[in-house]
Amino acid sequence: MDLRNGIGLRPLGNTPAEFEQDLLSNLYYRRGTTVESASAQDAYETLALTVRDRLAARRARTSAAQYAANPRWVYYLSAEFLFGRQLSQNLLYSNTGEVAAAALKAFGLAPGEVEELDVEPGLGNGGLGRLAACLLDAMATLDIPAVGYGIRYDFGIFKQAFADGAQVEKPDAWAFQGNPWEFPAPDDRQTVFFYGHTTRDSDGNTTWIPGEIVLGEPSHMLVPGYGTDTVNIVRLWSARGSESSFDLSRFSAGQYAEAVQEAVRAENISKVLYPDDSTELGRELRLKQQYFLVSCSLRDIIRRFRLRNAAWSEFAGKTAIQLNDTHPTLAIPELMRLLVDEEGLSWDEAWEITQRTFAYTCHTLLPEALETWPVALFERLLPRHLEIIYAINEGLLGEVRSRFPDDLDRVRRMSLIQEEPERRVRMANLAVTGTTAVNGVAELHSKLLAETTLRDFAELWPAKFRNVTNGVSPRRFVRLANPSLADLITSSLGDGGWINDLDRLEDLAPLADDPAFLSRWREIKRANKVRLGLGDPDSLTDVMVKRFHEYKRQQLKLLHVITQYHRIKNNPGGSYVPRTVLFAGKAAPAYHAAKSIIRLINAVARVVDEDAAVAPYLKIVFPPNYNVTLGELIIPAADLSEQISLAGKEASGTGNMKLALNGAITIGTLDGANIEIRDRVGADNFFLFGLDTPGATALRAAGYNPRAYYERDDELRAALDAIASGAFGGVGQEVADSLLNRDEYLTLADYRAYVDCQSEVDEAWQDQDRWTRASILNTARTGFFSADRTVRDYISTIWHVDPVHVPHP
Ligand code: 26W
Repeated sequence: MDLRNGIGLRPLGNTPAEFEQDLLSNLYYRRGTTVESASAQDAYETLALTVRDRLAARRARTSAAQYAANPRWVYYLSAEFLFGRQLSQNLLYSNTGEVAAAALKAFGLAPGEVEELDVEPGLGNGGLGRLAACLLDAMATLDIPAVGYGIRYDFGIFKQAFADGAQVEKPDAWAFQGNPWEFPAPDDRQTVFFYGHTTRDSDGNTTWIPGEIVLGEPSHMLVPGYGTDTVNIVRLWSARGSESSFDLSRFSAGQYAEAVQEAVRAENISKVLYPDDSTELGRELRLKQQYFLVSCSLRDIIRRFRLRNAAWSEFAGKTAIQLNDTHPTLAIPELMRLLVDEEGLSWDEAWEITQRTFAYTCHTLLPEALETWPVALFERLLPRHLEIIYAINEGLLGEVRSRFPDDLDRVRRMSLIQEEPERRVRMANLAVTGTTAVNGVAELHSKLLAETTLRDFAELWPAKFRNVTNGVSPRRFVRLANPSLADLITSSLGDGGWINDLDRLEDLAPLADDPAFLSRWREIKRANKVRLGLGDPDSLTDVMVKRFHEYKRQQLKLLHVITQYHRIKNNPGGSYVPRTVLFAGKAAPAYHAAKSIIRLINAVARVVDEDAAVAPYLKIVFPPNYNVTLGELIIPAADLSEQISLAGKEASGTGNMKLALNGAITIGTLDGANIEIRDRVGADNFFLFGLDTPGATALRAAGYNPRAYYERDDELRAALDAIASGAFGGVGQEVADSLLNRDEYLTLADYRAYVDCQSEVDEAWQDQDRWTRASILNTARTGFFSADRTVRDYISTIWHVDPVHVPHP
């Protein structure tokens, strides 16, 4: 019997009887318990294993087909992956939702009871991490041979709670109960070096003598495609001490801590995700994490390459490695080290292969988010890589000098090494230099990258610079998050094919004039609000969900809330559109200005809530611990999507796409992907306000004085004075101060336009048919923002890979 290639496998049936049989055998044989004594956790793990088996069967056939095809692979290197819960996804992708629900019923369990136990691997901060997960989902759905590589942090993004309205962070031991969705693969361990020094032999060959050796142990999770048999994987590395890291002699001498010190040091590398999403803190452990990720992943990629290929000249042709921001940029000098020091290739051969293999996606415009690392730290931690970076720099500056002779400033700006005030390695410069393509994540962002942040490089290598506008998984953020809307779309379009062909949503547009369809649409939105249960379902649900950052301007939304509060207080007899304003999001623990805004929002919410005169018209809710799972609950319930960042600051945004696809109308600035959303849904179906990027730049250049806006706008002054006077529980003064004296993100300059635009929103809401038509057109016209289109763009502009068809059994 041919057992290879998953052929000899007994197919796992999906009849209720067969599924129940497998559940029972997994309960007995893999959980080692019985129905009588099974806990809810047992039921959850057993169900997970039973569903996982069905995807693993596809995985077997996928890896067989991909092995046979010996294709060109995409490897997605990311320090963050924000997967979200796996159970509901895998039930849908394995088409076992019904049999599972029936079987659970037989066990006397309600599906929700088990769903609650499903973990959310919070291995990311926000946009960048979630995009990585959406792109992996799309690559599998498009049958692209791809592997994601990341770090299996023991502690993910912190759990957020509020104490007296202030954010408090709790550690997130996401896998404390275990994670049924992963396959540990200790047999694929890799060895990683740190510290030490380099030596050169008489032939000039360099050897790195490490000062510390750590093991990287992978465990992979399945990444199923939807509506196809492809199941790819994502490999997550955990750091381990070497076999000899336990010092028995110290232990027997009673020095217990010292005995395990080396192992603890090693394990610390993958202990916790850094919770910063825009400011680099330059911690040594973070650089160790980044090198750990790239060293393990490159060795694993080379191991896979060698399974079917031999010549290094083939490597770049078979391997497209995408660097998700600068965090994995060390992969460039690491591949050079492996090719030159270990494989004996010449520098030029190695450099040619390296540049052709890598591509870099930049996700930010904020100068403080562009990583630079002290040369002194490199000298200690990665001495060989520093040598290689110096050599790469020589090549770069040689090219710059020949192209732009006597332009010393340009040389200084482009150098991989910042000289003043401290010698630091510029990771973005290295990423651009060592890759074949550089892309931004929305048209405006890519344009600004080439015109400002990376202008010098765009002038040197214009062909390298591309744009690939972000996208989101319609499977998770429409089909799974909003099943009743998905059912309505399927029944309206005749079949469910639109989920993998999102441009077909366009066919909904004519239904925007069908009264029956309009009322069905409204019912679904209302039911999603009831499901969320955070405010009057008949109120306008105004949603701002994203990480807290001053450039995203949650403070501007709050000024509008306070203004509305004052309007109602000052004119209790007036007619007002009832609103539920929902904030959600985390702030980096060290980001005090953002945490002050959170505290003030909760203080304002309490005052408004306790004010009987205002409460019928205005409610502020702030559910704690915003994550993918909460997003899936909030997004389908939104009427208004707040995308109000200062123009030129939000690289793209992806929440804006998820909200528009679920029928929320955007109020926003001409920033990031808002522009492309507005271009597609039409100006009538988008509430635009505020400065655009040139306007913001001009205002700053002209010398921006926030106090002038305060002085000439009564409502603005009243709002800021209220905060400053402690009217909201005595908190928020520092927020008012910074707005009046600094206001780096021109909040006060955009205040009036924003508040007036919100009046237009109230106006529009009062014509429910007009509103619902615009809501339907937002869904109908945002199919472009499918992650499938994004992946197709990466393939046509950067990766140039072909799908591998996986035969259906
Ligand atoms: C060094 C600390 C650090 C950590 C993470 C700096 C920067 C980051 C990320 C790049 C921040 C991030 O998540 N950026 C967001 O990426 C999304 C996906 O492309 C975009 O949609 C958002 O606009 C962008 O803010």
